[in-house]
Amino acid sequence: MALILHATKTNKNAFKTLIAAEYSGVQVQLATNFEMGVSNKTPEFLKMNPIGKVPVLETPEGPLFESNAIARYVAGFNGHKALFSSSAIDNARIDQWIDFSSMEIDANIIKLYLPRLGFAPYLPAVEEAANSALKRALGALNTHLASNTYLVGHSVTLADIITICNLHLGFTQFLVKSFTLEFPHVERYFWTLVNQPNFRKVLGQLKQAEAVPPIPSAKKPSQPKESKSKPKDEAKKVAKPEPEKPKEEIEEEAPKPKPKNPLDLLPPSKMILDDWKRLYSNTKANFREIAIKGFWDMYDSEGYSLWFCDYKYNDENSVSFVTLNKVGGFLQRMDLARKYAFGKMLVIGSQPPFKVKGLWLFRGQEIPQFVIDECYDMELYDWTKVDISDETQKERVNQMIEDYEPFEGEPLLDAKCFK
Ligand SMILES: N[C@@H](CCC(=O)N[C@@H](CS)C(=O)NCC(=O)O)C(=O)O
Repeated sequence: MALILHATKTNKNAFKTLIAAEYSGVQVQLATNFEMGVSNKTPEFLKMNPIGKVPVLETPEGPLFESNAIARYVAGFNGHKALFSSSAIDNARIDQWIDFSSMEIDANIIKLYLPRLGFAPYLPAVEEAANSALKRALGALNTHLASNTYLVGHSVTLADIITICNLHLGFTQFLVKSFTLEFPHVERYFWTLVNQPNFRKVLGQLKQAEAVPPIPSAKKPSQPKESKSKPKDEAKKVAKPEPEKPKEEIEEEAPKPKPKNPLDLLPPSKMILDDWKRLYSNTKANFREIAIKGFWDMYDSEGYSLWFCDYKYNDENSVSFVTLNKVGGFLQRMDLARKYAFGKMLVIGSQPPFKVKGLWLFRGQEIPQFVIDECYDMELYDWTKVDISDETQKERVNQMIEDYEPFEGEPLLDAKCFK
């Protein structure tokens, strides 16, 4: 008689049991019509797992929850031993890797992925911490796998099944090649095992994620409130909520008239920024001849200035999607300058550390003070005013506007535009 597993067939934690069942020859059947969020809220389900989480296995001796425990039960069902070791130390090592991959890999993959599904708020500091922790764990796993085909002994054990299932979500959803290539032994291990027939039957044919899903906009942190630029390390911290003001104080505050932006007081310019932005967006072919030429025809060197920026901490850009997020966050925070600026940000290189360089067009002859004050990213870059009488610098401007590749000898990982 089959054991009933309550889960959907795409539940990553159920995979552990289903693969273990393939190895141990146990019949496991998914509960019919199981619906996540409905079936696991019923009183019958809550009797099996009081916190309503999935999966749950019905066994002849009663229900069992927690996916690692369920997989262990199924792996050893009817005295089946192949997924364990005969030595106490190796059985402890199997447990060691199960705990390691659950706490150090799965937990961090989930922290990185949930905000991208819109199921958790996106906090850059949390992402960076989870990312470093995941890299540390994958580094350790990579070192172990440099001289071991399997985690313990010379054949698949329960440790491999659980570790592969814990890596599965990352590899298939957001750990793109530029991230995993730092861990070649983990890559080899993952692709070898997922293509073993017993894994393949459950997981199907897998494909590595080609892109990191973007953060849904509602989950992105709102603009920082402080108006002073912050030192870099401080900038990385999560903003603390402001203490609530007493009610009377809120009521007494009369709305103040908005001061005019000093850039609105500059002499009028012949260059209409929106015209340039429209030309940039609408030019789909012959970019050099149409958009770049149009840019220089419109450019007003008295009313506007061009600036190159260079990220000061490129050696920290070791993870592609974290680097892309940093740049994305910068552009989001520049929203306040939309009327007065146009920008291109290039993420350069095919391998980490990635370089971040940009080109900005600002109204006026200086980088606007309100941008320096409000957007803390500004001080993470070195800024150099473009000398447009220098043809080399002018050509660099052109290449940045048109996403020219190779840029300074390297491919572009991404090019983002602020317009
Ligand atoms: N440590 C648990 C985690 C179970 C878990 O988080 N399950 C998710 C689905 S993958 C769930 O049931 N979520 C619903 C909820 O949190 O109410 C296990 O490995 O079984």
